[in-house]
Amino acid sequence: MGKKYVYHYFNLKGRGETPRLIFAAAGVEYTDNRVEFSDWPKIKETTPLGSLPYLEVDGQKFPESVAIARYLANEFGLAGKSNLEKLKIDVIVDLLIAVRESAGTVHFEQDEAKKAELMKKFNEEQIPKCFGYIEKTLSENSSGFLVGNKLTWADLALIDLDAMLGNFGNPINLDKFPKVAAHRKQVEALPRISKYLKNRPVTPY
Ligand SMILES: N[C@@H](CCC(=O)N[C@@H](CS)C(=O)NCC(=O)O)C(=O)O
Repeated sequence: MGKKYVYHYFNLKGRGETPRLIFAAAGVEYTDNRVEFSDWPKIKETTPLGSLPYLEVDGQKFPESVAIARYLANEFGLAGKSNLEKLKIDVIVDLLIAVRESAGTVHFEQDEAKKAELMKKFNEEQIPKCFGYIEKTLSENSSGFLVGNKLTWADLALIDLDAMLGNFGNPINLDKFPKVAAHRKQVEALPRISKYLKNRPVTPY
């Protein structure tokens, strides 16, 4: 019998969405428990680290979004076929996490001058570096996927981040990264992903 998964996160995409995309891509059943902010204070102490997301696997609770995503990808065959493929995936995922953190810092900065300075650094340094690397990675791989010849969780982490930046009102100009634009189309058109994206709850970010 398959494992019983219960995934707990707020009713947001945020850092909790990549695991949901992995469940969707694998076509694996799980309970998607979307915690209301009003319930959070009482739920907080029942979570492993006082934060969301966490995943329950047959009743055992595990925190940390990236560890959860990596575990699910390993379980569902979306984590690369060799250690070298796993390394390639982790390089991309680490780059994307750094971009996500910076995007959050820029978006939520209250001081306008500081925000402008952070935004400039983000757009002029971090994005060209990260997306330049990803564009080159895609150019060197004829499958259209980031690693190997099939979908991995790096592809899902990329489309997720890309959409998040759009929701934050600072979309990446994909004209400069045509392979990334084509990749997004290819991954979002996969039947299970396309179905999930059409049906998921609409949230601001
Ligand atoms: N490194 C953790 C960070 C988790 C985290 O900061 N979660 C936020 C939501 S995105 C949270 O639970 N905030 C509510 C709180 O800390 O009380 C992860 O990636 O899962």
